[in-house]
This record gives sequence, C-alpha cells and structure tokens, in this order.
Amino acid sequence: MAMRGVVEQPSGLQYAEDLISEAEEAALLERLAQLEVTPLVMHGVPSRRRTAHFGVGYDFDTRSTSEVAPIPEYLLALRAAAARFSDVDPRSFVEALVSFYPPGATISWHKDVRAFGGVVVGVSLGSPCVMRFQRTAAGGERRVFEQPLAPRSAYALTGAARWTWQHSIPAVRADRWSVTFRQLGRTTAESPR
Ligand SMILES: O=C(O)CCC(=O)C(=O)O
Repeated sequence: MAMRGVVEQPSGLQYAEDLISEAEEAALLERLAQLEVTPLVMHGVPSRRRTAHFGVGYDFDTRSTSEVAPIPEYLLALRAAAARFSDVDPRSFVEALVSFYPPGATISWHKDVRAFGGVVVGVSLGSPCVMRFQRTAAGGERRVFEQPLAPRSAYALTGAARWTWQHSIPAVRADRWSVTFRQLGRTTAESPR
C-alpha cells in the first residue's frame, strides 16, 4: 500500500548496492543460520522478528546499554565494509545487531535509541524489502520516503535520517537477515542538542 504524505528524500540517508559479493553473502547466511536468534517479547507477545546482539546490548525497560558477547570474527569483514561505506573507524561500530525476518515479520515505526551514536549502518541479506521513512514537517504535514533494500546492499542513517526521521519495514515476503552496526554515545557533531 502506498504511503500517504509528501515524498521527500531524508537528508543523511545513504544507500549503496553490492556492498558484498554473492559468495560473501552466501557464507554469511550459512553462519547466521546457526545463530540463536530470539524474539523480542512486548506485552507478553513475541515478535516474529528475531535478533542476536553482539558487543553492546540494550534493555528497553531500563533504557540502558550493557556489554554482551563480542562481535564474532565472521562479522568483522562486514563491519569493515560498513565502516568504509559510511566513512567511520570500524572500531567505532561497537554494536552488531543481527535481525532475522521470516515471512510476515516487520519492524514498526521507530528511531534508534539515543544511547547509540550518529552513524547507523544496516546491511541486508537474503530477500529484498522496503524501508519506509516518515517525519512531521513544520505545519504538521507528513513527509514520507521509501527506500528499497536489495540483498547485499547497505544503508547509512546519519544526520536527519538518524535523529529526526522514523523508519520501519513492512512485512517481508521471504526470509531476510540484516546486520546493523552502531556506535556508542555522541560520536558526531550532527547529534541533536
Ligand atoms: O532490518 C533492518 O535493516 C532495520 C533494523 C532496524 O531498524 C533496527 O534494528 O532498529
């Protein structure tokens, strides 16, 4: 279903296809298939999307970060590629979040929490999907944007795309994985206030 609102490209959203090769994607998917991913339980209802956190975890109840299992070796080359793409030091990506979306799984409208830094990079594996963006402009008008995410592509959220726009992913049709890399704290001049 088409989104209602005035279409506007979010400032600070970058997107590139073919961040990795098909062979690299296949090798990663093989590793990820062995990973234990767990649903988020909200109000007693488990989400279809399942995740595994590395490096840094986030507790939505206490709104705090914690140290969790280190980023595994097999994700380090992907982290380096994500860092080259977004022009940051790979070591600044202290969190890697692996998300698995079986058919029908979504992620609802949100902004990434402020505990994380000014550059978020997501890499898509498996089936394609669409990432939706929305913000309310002065005067209350809704601004919207849709970014198709191809397998092996990367997106970066910086500036307004990171701090002002919300994003979501409507139900995927077939298995999709994403690996998102985040920094900790206020790492860019673009962060708010
Ligand atoms: O799967 C994705 O690429 C989006 C993930 C996301 O929005 C999040 O983890 O906050």
